[in-house]
Amino acid sequence: MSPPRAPAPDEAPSGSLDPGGSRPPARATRLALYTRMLEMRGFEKRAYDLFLSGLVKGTSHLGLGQEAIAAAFGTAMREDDYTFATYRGHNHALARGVPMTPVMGELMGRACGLMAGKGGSMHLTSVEHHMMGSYAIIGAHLTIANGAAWSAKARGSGQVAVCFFGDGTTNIGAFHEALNFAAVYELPVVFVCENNLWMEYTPIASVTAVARPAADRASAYGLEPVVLDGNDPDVMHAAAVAALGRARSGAGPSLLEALTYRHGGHSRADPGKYRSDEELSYWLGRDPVPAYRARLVAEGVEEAEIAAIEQQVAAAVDEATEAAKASGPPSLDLVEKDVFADGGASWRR
Ligand SMILES: Cc1ncc(C[n+]2csc(CCOP(=O)(O)OP(=O)(O)O)c2C)c(N)n1
Repeated sequence: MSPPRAPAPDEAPSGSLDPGGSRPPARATRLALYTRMLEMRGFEKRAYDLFLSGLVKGTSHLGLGQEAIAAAFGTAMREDDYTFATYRGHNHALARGVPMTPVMGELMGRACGLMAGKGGSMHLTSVEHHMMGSYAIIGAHLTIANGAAWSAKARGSGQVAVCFFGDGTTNIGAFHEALNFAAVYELPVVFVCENNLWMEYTPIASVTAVARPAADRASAYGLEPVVLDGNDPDVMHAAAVAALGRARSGAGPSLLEALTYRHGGHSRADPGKYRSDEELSYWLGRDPVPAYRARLVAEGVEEAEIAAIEQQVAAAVDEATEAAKASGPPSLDLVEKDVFADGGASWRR
Protein backbone atom coordinates (compact mmCIF):
# COMPACT_ATOMS: atom_id res chain seq x y z
CA MET A 1 0.00 0.00 0.00
CA SER A 2 1.45 3.39 -0.85
CA PRO A 3 1.30 5.92 2.00
CA PRO A 4 -1.37 8.62 1.78
CA ARG A 5 -0.09 11.86 0.37
CA ALA A 6 -0.11 14.87 2.69
CA PRO A 7 -2.69 17.39 1.47
CA ALA A 8 -1.57 20.88 0.49
CA PRO A 9 -3.25 23.66 2.48
CA ASP A 10 -5.28 24.79 -0.50
CA GLU A 11 -6.91 21.37 -0.61
CA ALA A 12 -8.22 21.89 2.89
CA PRO A 13 -11.84 20.99 3.55
CA SER A 14 -13.79 23.65 5.36
CA GLY A 15 -15.89 23.46 8.49
CA SER A 16 -17.61 26.33 10.28
CA LEU A 17 -14.48 26.80 12.43
CA ASP A 18 -12.57 27.31 9.21
CA PRO A 19 -12.21 31.06 8.80
CA GLY A 20 -12.13 30.97 4.98
CA GLY A 21 -13.52 34.26 3.68
CA SER A 22 -13.44 36.03 7.05
CA ARG A 23 -12.15 39.61 7.23
CA PRO A 24 -8.45 40.12 8.05
CA PRO A 25 -7.65 41.15 11.63
CA ALA A 26 -7.37 44.84 12.51
CA ARG A 27 -4.13 46.67 11.64
CA ALA A 28 -2.84 46.68 15.22
CA THR A 29 -3.45 42.94 15.50
CA ARG A 30 -1.59 42.33 12.25
CA LEU A 31 1.39 44.34 13.44
CA ALA A 32 1.32 42.40 16.71
CA LEU A 33 1.27 39.13 14.74
CA TYR A 34 4.26 40.22 12.67
CA THR A 35 6.16 41.42 15.74
CA ARG A 36 5.56 38.14 17.58
CA MET A 37 6.66 36.06 14.59
CA LEU A 38 9.83 38.15 14.24
CA GLU A 39 10.61 37.72 17.94
CA MET A 40 10.28 33.96 17.61
CA ARG A 41 12.34 33.85 14.43
CA GLY A 42 15.07 36.11 15.84
CA PHE A 43 15.14 34.25 19.13
CA GLU A 44 15.41 30.78 17.61
CA LYS A 45 17.99 31.76 14.99
CA ARG A 46 20.10 33.14 17.81
CA ALA A 47 19.52 30.01 19.90
CA TYR A 48 20.82 27.94 16.99
CA ASP A 49 23.94 30.13 16.66
CA LEU A 50 24.53 29.80 20.41
CA PHE A 51 24.21 26.04 20.09
CA LEU A 52 26.83 26.04 17.32
CA SER A 53 29.16 28.03 19.56
CA GLY A 54 28.62 25.58 22.44
CA LEU A 55 26.64 27.92 24.66
CA VAL A 56 23.25 26.21 24.46
CA LYS A 57 23.42 22.98 26.43
CA GLY A 58 21.30 19.86 26.08
CA THR A 59 18.91 19.28 23.23
CA SER A 60 16.47 21.73 21.72
CA HIS A 61 13.76 21.56 19.09
CA LEU A 62 13.21 24.62 16.96
CA GLY A 63 9.91 25.79 15.54
CA LEU A 64 11.49 27.81 12.71
CA GLY A 65 8.80 27.96 10.02
CA GLN A 66 5.94 27.23 12.43
CA GLU A 67 5.72 30.70 14.00
CA ALA A 68 2.35 31.75 12.56
CA ILE A 69 0.47 29.24 14.72
CA ALA A 70 1.99 30.30 18.03
CA ALA A 71 1.78 34.00 17.16
CA ALA A 72 -1.88 33.74 16.16
CA PHE A 73 -2.95 31.99 19.35
CA GLY A 74 -0.75 34.14 21.58
CA THR A 75 -2.40 37.22 20.09
CA ALA A 76 -5.96 35.87 20.26
CA MET A 77 -5.88 34.30 23.74
CA ARG A 78 -7.09 35.97 26.92
CA GLU A 79 -4.27 36.70 29.36
CA ASP A 80 -5.48 34.01 31.77
CA ASP A 81 -6.04 31.27 29.15
CA TYR A 82 -3.70 28.29 29.54
CA THR A 83 -1.06 27.10 27.07
CA PHE A 84 0.25 23.52 26.96
CA ALA A 85 3.06 22.87 24.49
CA THR A 86 5.48 20.15 23.48
CA TYR A 87 9.27 20.17 23.65
CA ARG A 88 9.04 22.34 20.50
CA GLY A 89 7.83 25.07 22.80
CA HIS A 90 10.07 28.16 22.63
CA ASN A 91 7.63 29.96 20.34
CA HIS A 92 4.67 29.16 22.56
CA ALA A 93 6.42 30.52 25.66
CA LEU A 94 7.32 33.75 23.84
CA ALA A 95 3.79 33.95 22.44
CA ARG A 96 2.41 34.13 25.98
CA GLY A 97 4.66 37.05 26.82
CA VAL A 98 7.39 35.18 28.68
CA PRO A 99 10.38 37.55 28.27
CA MET A 100 13.26 36.44 26.04
CA THR A 101 16.00 36.65 28.68
CA PRO A 102 14.73 33.89 31.00
CA VAL A 103 13.97 31.66 28.01
CA MET A 104 17.43 32.26 26.53
CA GLY A 105 18.98 31.83 29.98
CA GLU A 106 17.18 28.51 30.39
CA LEU A 107 18.52 27.21 27.08
CA MET A 108 22.01 28.21 28.22
CA GLY A 109 21.61 26.64 31.69
CA ARG A 110 22.05 29.96 33.48
CA ALA A 111 20.76 31.14 36.85
CA CYS A 112 18.56 33.75 35.14
CA GLY A 113 16.74 30.95 33.28
CA LEU A 114 13.01 30.42 33.55
CA MET A 115 13.58 27.23 35.56
CA ALA A 116 16.76 28.64 37.15
CA GLY A 117 18.78 26.91 34.42
CA LYS A 118 17.89 23.40 35.60
CA GLY A 119 15.26 22.41 33.04
CA GLY A 120 16.60 23.36 29.63
CA SER A 121 14.76 23.87 26.38
CA MET A 122 12.20 21.09 26.88
CA HIS A 123 10.90 22.28 30.25
CA LEU A 124 9.68 25.83 29.82
CA THR A 125 6.97 26.71 32.32
CA SER A 126 5.75 30.07 33.57
CA VAL A 127 2.58 29.84 35.64
CA GLU A 128 2.61 33.64 35.88
CA HIS A 129 2.12 33.80 32.10
CA HIS A 130 -0.24 30.80 32.08
CA MET A 131 2.39 28.93 30.08
CA MET A 132 1.70 25.59 31.75
CA GLY A 133 4.69 23.74 30.41
CA SER A 134 6.40 22.16 27.46
CA TYR A 135 6.15 18.38 27.62
CA ALA A 136 8.62 15.85 26.26
CA ILE A 137 6.33 12.82 26.42
CA ILE A 138 4.26 12.71 23.26
CA GLY A 139 0.54 13.06 24.00
CA ALA A 140 0.90 13.32 27.78
CA HIS A 141 -0.07 16.97 27.95
CA LEU A 142 -3.40 16.59 26.16
CA THR A 143 -4.87 14.94 29.23
CA ILE A 144 -3.28 17.56 31.48
CA ALA A 145 -4.80 20.33 29.34
CA ASN A 146 -8.16 18.62 29.86
CA GLY A 147 -7.58 18.88 33.62
CA ALA A 148 -6.95 22.61 33.37
CA ALA A 149 -10.03 23.03 31.18
CA TRP A 150 -12.17 20.97 33.55
CA SER A 151 -11.00 23.09 36.45
CA ALA A 152 -11.84 26.28 34.54
CA LYS A 153 -15.28 24.91 33.78
CA ALA A 154 -15.90 23.92 37.41
CA ARG A 155 -14.76 27.34 38.61
CA GLY A 156 -16.77 29.14 35.92
CA SER A 157 -13.68 31.21 35.21
CA GLY A 158 -14.22 31.48 31.45
CA GLN A 159 -10.63 30.39 30.83
CA VAL A 160 -9.73 28.17 27.88
CA ALA A 161 -6.88 25.66 27.71
CA VAL A 162 -5.04 25.53 24.38
CA CYS A 163 -2.94 22.45 23.72
CA PHE A 164 -0.41 22.32 20.86
CA PHE A 165 1.06 19.07 19.59
CA GLY A 166 2.59 17.51 16.48
CA ASP A 167 1.07 15.27 13.83
CA GLY A 168 2.80 12.18 15.25
CA THR A 169 0.87 12.68 18.48
CA THR A 170 -2.37 11.76 16.72
CA ASN A 171 -1.21 8.13 16.63
CA ILE A 172 -0.76 8.00 20.43
CA GLY A 173 -3.49 6.56 22.66
CA ALA A 174 -3.59 9.63 24.90
CA PHE A 175 -4.68 11.77 21.93
CA HIS A 176 -7.82 9.66 21.46
CA GLU A 177 -8.55 9.38 25.19
CA ALA A 178 -8.18 13.14 25.62
CA LEU A 179 -10.39 13.98 22.64
CA ASN A 180 -13.12 11.63 23.84
CA PHE A 181 -12.99 12.92 27.40
CA ALA A 182 -13.05 16.57 26.30
CA ALA A 183 -16.01 15.95 24.01
CA VAL A 184 -18.01 13.99 26.62
CA TYR A 185 -17.48 16.64 29.30
CA GLU A 186 -17.73 19.56 26.81
CA LEU A 187 -14.50 21.03 28.10
CA PRO A 188 -13.26 24.50 27.15
CA VAL A 189 -10.16 23.20 25.40
CA VAL A 190 -8.71 23.81 21.93
CA PHE A 191 -6.48 21.08 20.54
CA VAL A 192 -4.10 22.37 17.87
CA CYS A 193 -2.24 19.86 15.76
CA GLU A 194 0.81 21.50 14.16
CA ASN A 195 1.07 19.16 11.19
CA ASN A 196 4.62 19.70 9.92
CA LEU A 197 4.40 16.47 7.90
CA TRP A 198 7.20 14.79 9.83
CA MET A 199 7.44 12.97 13.13
CA GLU A 200 11.04 12.52 14.32
CA TYR A 201 12.50 11.09 11.08
CA THR A 202 9.32 9.46 9.78
CA PRO A 203 6.84 11.09 7.40
CA ILE A 204 3.46 11.09 9.15
CA ALA A 205 1.78 9.91 5.93
CA SER A 206 3.78 6.66 5.93
CA VAL A 207 2.44 5.47 9.30
CA THR A 208 -1.08 6.89 9.41
CA ALA A 209 -4.29 5.34 8.11
CA VAL A 210 -5.83 8.65 7.06
CA ALA A 211 -4.50 11.59 5.02
CA ARG A 212 -5.28 14.31 7.55
CA PRO A 213 -4.00 12.92 10.82
CA ALA A 214 -6.04 15.13 13.14
CA ALA A 215 -8.98 16.34 11.06
CA ASP A 216 -9.88 12.89 9.71
CA ARG A 217 -10.23 11.64 13.29
CA ALA A 218 -12.41 14.56 14.47
CA SER A 219 -15.76 13.02 13.57
CA ALA A 220 -15.01 10.05 15.86
CA TYR A 221 -15.42 12.54 18.73
CA GLY A 222 -18.34 14.47 17.27
CA LEU A 223 -16.08 17.35 16.22
CA GLU A 224 -15.78 19.22 12.93
CA PRO A 225 -12.85 18.37 10.69
CA VAL A 226 -10.83 21.56 10.25
CA VAL A 227 -7.63 21.88 8.20
CA LEU A 228 -5.99 25.29 8.11
CA ASP A 229 -3.06 26.97 6.41
CA GLY A 230 -0.81 27.04 9.46
CA ASN A 231 1.62 29.40 7.72
CA ASP A 232 -0.99 32.14 7.31
CA PRO A 233 -1.20 34.27 10.48
CA ASP A 234 -4.50 35.84 9.44
CA VAL A 235 -6.15 32.46 8.84
CA MET A 236 -4.76 31.08 12.08
CA HIS A 237 -5.82 34.16 14.05
CA ALA A 238 -9.41 33.94 12.78
CA ALA A 239 -9.47 30.21 13.58
CA ALA A 240 -8.09 30.86 17.07
CA VAL A 241 -10.71 33.54 17.76
CA ALA A 242 -13.50 31.19 16.60
CA ALA A 243 -12.29 28.17 18.60
CA LEU A 244 -11.61 30.20 21.76
CA GLY A 245 -15.04 31.81 21.47
CA ARG A 246 -16.69 28.43 21.02
CA ALA A 247 -14.94 27.04 24.10
CA ARG A 248 -15.73 30.12 26.21
CA SER A 249 -19.40 30.01 25.23
CA GLY A 250 -19.71 26.48 26.67
CA ALA A 251 -19.91 24.70 23.30
CA GLY A 252 -16.94 22.45 24.13
CA PRO A 253 -13.67 21.48 22.50
CA SER A 254 -12.29 22.02 19.01
CA LEU A 255 -9.64 20.19 17.08
CA LEU A 256 -7.70 22.23 14.53
CA GLU A 257 -5.14 20.82 12.13
CA ALA A 258 -2.71 23.50 10.98
CA LEU A 259 -0.51 22.56 8.04
CA THR A 260 3.02 23.87 8.39
CA TYR A 261 6.66 22.81 8.10
CA ARG A 262 9.75 22.92 10.27
CA HIS A 263 12.63 24.44 8.36
CA GLY A 264 15.28 22.45 10.20
CA GLY A 265 15.64 18.89 11.43
CA HIS A 266 13.74 17.37 14.33
CA SER A 267 16.18 18.51 17.01
CA ARG A 268 19.35 20.52 17.06
CA ALA A 269 21.62 17.61 16.14
CA ASP A 270 19.53 16.59 13.10
CA PRO A 271 20.34 18.26 9.78
CA GLY A 272 17.06 16.88 8.34
CA LYS A 273 18.78 15.44 5.25
CA TYR A 274 16.05 12.83 4.80
CA ARG A 275 13.77 15.44 3.25
CA SER A 276 13.84 16.07 -0.50
CA ASP A 277 15.20 19.38 -1.87
CA GLU A 278 11.92 19.81 -3.69
CA GLU A 279 9.86 19.52 -0.51
CA LEU A 280 12.15 21.83 1.41
CA SER A 281 12.17 24.50 -1.26
CA TYR A 282 8.37 24.33 -1.62
CA TRP A 283 7.96 25.07 2.07
CA LEU A 284 10.76 27.63 2.27
CA GLY A 285 8.80 29.45 -0.43
CA ARG A 286 5.85 29.45 2.00
CA ASP A 287 7.90 30.87 4.89
CA PRO A 288 5.32 32.76 7.01
CA VAL A 289 7.64 35.58 8.09
CA PRO A 290 8.67 37.14 4.72
CA ALA A 291 5.26 36.28 3.26
CA TYR A 292 3.44 38.20 5.98
CA ARG A 293 5.86 41.12 5.68
CA ALA A 294 5.11 41.30 1.94
CA ARG A 295 1.37 41.15 2.62
CA LEU A 296 1.53 43.99 5.13
CA VAL A 297 3.53 46.17 2.71
CA ALA A 298 1.17 45.33 -0.18
CA GLU A 299 -1.75 46.34 2.00
CA GLY A 300 -0.31 49.73 2.87
CA VAL A 301 1.85 49.40 5.99
CA GLU A 302 4.83 51.76 5.61
CA GLU A 303 8.26 50.19 5.10
CA ALA A 304 9.59 52.54 7.80
CA GLU A 305 7.13 51.21 10.37
CA ILE A 306 8.07 47.63 9.60
CA ALA A 307 11.79 48.45 9.67
CA ALA A 308 11.37 50.06 13.10
CA ILE A 309 9.74 46.87 14.43
CA GLU A 310 12.54 44.79 12.93
CA GLN A 311 15.20 46.95 14.59
CA GLN A 312 13.41 46.80 17.92
CA VAL A 313 13.14 43.01 17.80
CA ALA A 314 16.78 42.58 16.74
CA ALA A 315 17.85 44.75 19.69
CA ALA A 316 15.69 42.70 22.08
CA VAL A 317 17.32 39.46 20.88
CA ASP A 318 20.82 40.97 21.37
CA GLU A 319 19.89 42.23 24.81
CA ALA A 320 18.50 38.84 25.91
CA THR A 321 21.61 37.09 24.60
CA GLU A 322 23.96 39.40 26.49
CA ALA A 323 21.90 39.22 29.69
CA ALA A 324 21.87 35.41 29.56
CA LYS A 325 25.60 35.25 28.85
CA ALA A 326 26.27 37.55 31.80
CA SER A 327 24.32 35.30 34.18
CA GLY A 328 26.22 32.57 36.01
CA PRO A 329 25.36 28.90 36.44
CA PRO A 330 22.60 27.98 38.92
CA SER A 331 23.68 27.96 42.54
CA LEU A 332 24.54 24.57 44.03
CA ASP A 333 21.87 25.12 46.71
CA LEU A 334 19.28 24.49 44.01
CA VAL A 335 20.43 20.95 43.23
CA GLU A 336 17.88 19.32 45.53
CA LYS A 337 15.15 21.92 45.10
CA ASP A 338 12.12 21.21 42.87
CA VAL A 339 12.92 17.48 42.54
CA PHE A 340 11.03 14.44 43.78
CA ALA A 341 14.06 12.55 45.06
CA ASP A 342 14.75 13.00 48.75
CA GLY A 343 18.17 11.46 48.51
CA GLY A 344 16.99 8.16 50.00
CA ALA A 345 14.60 7.08 47.25
CA SER A 346 11.96 6.41 49.92
CA TRP A 347 9.23 7.02 47.36
CA ARG A 348 10.09 3.67 45.79
CA ARG A 349 9.01 1.76 48.89
C1 LIG B 1 5.41 8.63 24.33
C2 LIG B 1 6.61 8.98 23.51
N1 LIG B 1 7.02 8.15 22.52
C3 LIG B 1 8.10 8.45 21.76
C4 LIG B 1 8.81 9.60 22.00
C5 LIG B 1 10.02 9.93 21.14
N2 LIG B 1 9.74 11.05 20.25
C6 LIG B 1 10.19 12.28 20.52
S1 LIG B 1 9.71 13.39 19.38
C7 LIG B 1 8.90 12.24 18.48
C8 LIG B 1 8.19 12.62 17.20
C9 LIG B 1 6.95 13.40 17.46
O1 LIG B 1 6.44 13.92 16.26
P1 LIG B 1 5.27 14.96 16.25
O2 LIG B 1 4.24 14.62 17.26
O3 LIG B 1 4.82 15.06 14.84
O4 LIG B 1 5.91 16.34 16.73
P2 LIG B 1 7.01 17.29 16.03
O5 LIG B 1 8.34 16.84 16.58
O6 LIG B 1 6.88 17.14 14.57
O7 LIG B 1 6.70 18.66 16.52
C10 LIG B 1 9.00 10.99 19.09
C11 LIG B 1 8.38 9.77 18.55
C12 LIG B 1 8.37 10.44 23.06
N3 LIG B 1 8.98 11.58 23.34
N4 LIG B 1 7.27 10.12 23.78
